[in-house]
Amino acid sequence: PREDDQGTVLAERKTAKVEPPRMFQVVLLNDDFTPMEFVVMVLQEFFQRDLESATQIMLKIHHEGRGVCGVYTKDVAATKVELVLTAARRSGHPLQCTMEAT
Ligand code: NFA
Repeated sequence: PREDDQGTVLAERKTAKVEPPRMFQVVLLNDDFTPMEFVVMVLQEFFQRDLESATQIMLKIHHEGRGVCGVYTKDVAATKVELVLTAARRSGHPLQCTMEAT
């Protein structure tokens, strides 16, 4: 331990070390049945995308099988997944949504 010149034990001088939170991608998966318009609506409503960005992401998912909608802390990502799955089920669409650590 550190001491002063009288030998008094001093508190350790710790460097403030704050780790950034782990981040999680929210991923939408393609399927043959969910309407393109519904996916665009989901991206606008739950991922704050404008029409152009939402359309680009939807088409990427449609062509490549999957796409990242956004990157969030764990709790926020988990909430987005639940919101998407609930909205899809409510509308009778099989749209799938998952989260992955970055
Ligand atoms: N592939 C779907 C269709 O042709 C559209 C879609 C895009 C579904 C992105 C899921 C995710 N109707």
